[in-house]
Amino acid sequence: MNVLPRFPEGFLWGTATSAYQIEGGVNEDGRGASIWDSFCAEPGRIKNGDTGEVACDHYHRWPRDVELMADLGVNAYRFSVAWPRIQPEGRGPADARGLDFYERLVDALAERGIAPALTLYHWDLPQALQDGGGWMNRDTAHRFAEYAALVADRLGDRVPLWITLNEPFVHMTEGYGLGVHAPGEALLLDALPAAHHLLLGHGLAVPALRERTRGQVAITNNYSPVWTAGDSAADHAAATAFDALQNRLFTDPVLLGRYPDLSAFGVTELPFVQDGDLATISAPLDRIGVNYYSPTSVGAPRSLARPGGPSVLSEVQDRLEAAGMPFEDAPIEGYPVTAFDWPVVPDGLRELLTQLRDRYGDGLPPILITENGCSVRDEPARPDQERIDYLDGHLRALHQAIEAGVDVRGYFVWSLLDNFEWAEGFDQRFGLVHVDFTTQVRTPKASYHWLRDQLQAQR
Ligand code: IFM
Repeated sequence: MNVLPRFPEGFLWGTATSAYQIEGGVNEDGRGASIWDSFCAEPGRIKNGDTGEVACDHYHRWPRDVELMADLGVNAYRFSVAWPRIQPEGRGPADARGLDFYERLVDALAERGIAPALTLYHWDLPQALQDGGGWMNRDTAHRFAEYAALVADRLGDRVPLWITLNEPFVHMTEGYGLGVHAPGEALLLDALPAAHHLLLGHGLAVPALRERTRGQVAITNNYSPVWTAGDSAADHAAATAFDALQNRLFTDPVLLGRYPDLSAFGVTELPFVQDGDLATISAPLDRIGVNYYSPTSVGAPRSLARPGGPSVLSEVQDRLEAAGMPFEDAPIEGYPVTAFDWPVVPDGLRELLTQLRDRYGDGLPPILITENGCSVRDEPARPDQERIDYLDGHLRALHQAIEAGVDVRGYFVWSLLDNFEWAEGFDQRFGLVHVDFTTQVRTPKASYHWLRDQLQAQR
């Protein structure tokens, strides 16, 4: 094993998961329906008709999962709370059984010296709120702040890190813009109110958390350095436009108190923004969560021929083109790809982190890499070398960014377990631990053993 360079003292090393992707137990202890339960029940939405009904059965098997983390040697664990377990209808008093579940988990983690990093919202909105418009309805932002308060009332004294939202960009674009995730709305840019209400929900939750916890407060965004395909002015304009959407829409309002320029999309006014909203949204944070998987290459729309016939992605691209989006995805060639066909570009992480530092300067809170990892078509018996190479490369790139002066305080591997990968069902495996979804047997992969050895070497 090539030992990684030494990371700073006190660095957080963790794994990450989310509620709907691992818990199962969807009808237990009073949990209400979430938009993902409804979406999975619609024929044709999820590959192979998979659902999160059982997933990794973590709701019952969590003690084993805590053991796996303790044996791995991590000192942090990022998980999310299922809002419908706390408020089955998305409003009203908390169901104590839901809070009890997370309290037991948090206490077990603390006993093992593993710091809980709690994400309040990883896309599983109570269906009852969606029935009222979901994130398209401003009221959902207020409901979210109330929910945050209920969770913090119970766990505020023992959770050191609170993350309000996970990847609101993905939730907005795939859930409300393109309809390939729950709640399945295909509103394209008419989904922008959902973006604003997600941000407002974040901003309203921050003071609710501050009143109830001395833990750190953060938001997690997913970022992708944007590479320009082609050299023309139109290509550069396309890259700038896409960058505003992917990398700035959910960060400029939080860190700068303003929206990025969206005029390339024909958006010059945001009538749903009310006085005072941006001040609420830009409440100071202690950390910023960064999820990184790969860069994106875009150029001016030119109706690229798409080899291989129609696919979900080409359908999405066709819809974007039809809607007159000012960019088009271009392939990134010359790199290995994951099972998802995402290019493996470790240096993209260094590029991204230095770009964030240069873009936001002193306004950038210390960073946590809240997700990074890859899907590999693997079985327990396979050597799992692709995942080891992926993690090794990205951790070295991360170390270079730290050496270059970027303040990064932790790194969470996505994911602890193979789990329910949204529209891909169980087809994409991101886990350090293999899960047999028939027997629920967990088998640590070679990457798990590799990481455990690396963490030992860091001590
Ligand atoms: O599984 C997802 C996770 O829920 C959000 N970030 C990306 C992961 C891999 O696609």
